[in-house]
Amino acid sequence: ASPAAATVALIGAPTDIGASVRGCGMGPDALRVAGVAESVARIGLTVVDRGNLAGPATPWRTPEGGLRHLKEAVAWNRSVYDAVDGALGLGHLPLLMGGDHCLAVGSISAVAWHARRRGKKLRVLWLDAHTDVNTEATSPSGNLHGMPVACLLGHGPAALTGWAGTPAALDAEALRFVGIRSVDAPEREAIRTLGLTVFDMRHIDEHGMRTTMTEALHGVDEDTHLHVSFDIDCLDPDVAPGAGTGVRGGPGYREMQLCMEMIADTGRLGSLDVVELNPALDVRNRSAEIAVELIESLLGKSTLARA
Ligand code: 6HN
Ligand code: MN
Ligand code: MN
Ligand code: MN
Repeated sequence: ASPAAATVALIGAPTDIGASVRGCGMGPDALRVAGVAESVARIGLTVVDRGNLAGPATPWRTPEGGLRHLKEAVAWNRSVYDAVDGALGLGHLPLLMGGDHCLAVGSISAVAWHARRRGKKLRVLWLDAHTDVNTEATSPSGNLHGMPVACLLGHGPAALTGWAGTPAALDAEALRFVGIRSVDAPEREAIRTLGLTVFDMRHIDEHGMRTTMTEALHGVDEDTHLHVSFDIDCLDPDVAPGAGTGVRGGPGYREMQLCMEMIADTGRLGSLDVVELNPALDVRNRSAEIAVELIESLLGKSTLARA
């Protein structure tokens, strides 16, 4: 099925401000080189490339108060918020090309604001090896890409919470995690106390991707705005080596593609983040090409015509 909008707005955010490893700032151009715009157009959607946002350079300071680069990350997230807000205001489907995963704070806060104003329910699928639910008090690294979920739930640093006009941009019940296999001990506690729904790799092994996605998409209907936050490290690192925090034991290519196809089938996809792609670690842009193929599936490309 087609997504909820006929026009896709590409928004590049070339920064590694919240990451632990340098390089994901080159993600947007790697996706362009892999043909993201041409691929989306081939599906029959209109594409507008908004170019790359500008923002502060990454100073690679050590963390202060448990946080690294907070001020710079706030600046990047503000730009992302405005760009995603602008695209949604035009009725477009924003495709945020990161950049690291801390940018999901700006992206999803804008999405949450729009969904609420239009009286839509929000469902966010977090496709990732990690749950990204650390705070400055629990993070082992101080890196903000490990904290966006906490921020969106109203628990992170104050400067990155409350962006959707409410203390928390998201209710825990709006979120579904898929592909998880690396959770820090305090995150495990947060998952329990916040009541997060996590489909980890063991769940996918035991029930299969098909059942997992049926569960993750349960309740999505015509009144739902569906957002996908796709961290490239969700994929197995043997499949997609171009990610800074790869963890063995992830979904393979075909399994991930089924996940995307089942999301497309809902016809409710309204916004998308593709983050953590690190061309400096990639092999001949393979991970970017795979990301583009998965984006095609997510936007409704299928092998056969389907009812
Ligand atoms: N990502 N849990 C680790 C941390 O530093 O908080 C890793 C986070 C990785 C985040 O890949 O988006
Ligand atoms: Mn991750
Ligand atoms: Mn189950
Ligand atoms: Mn992530």
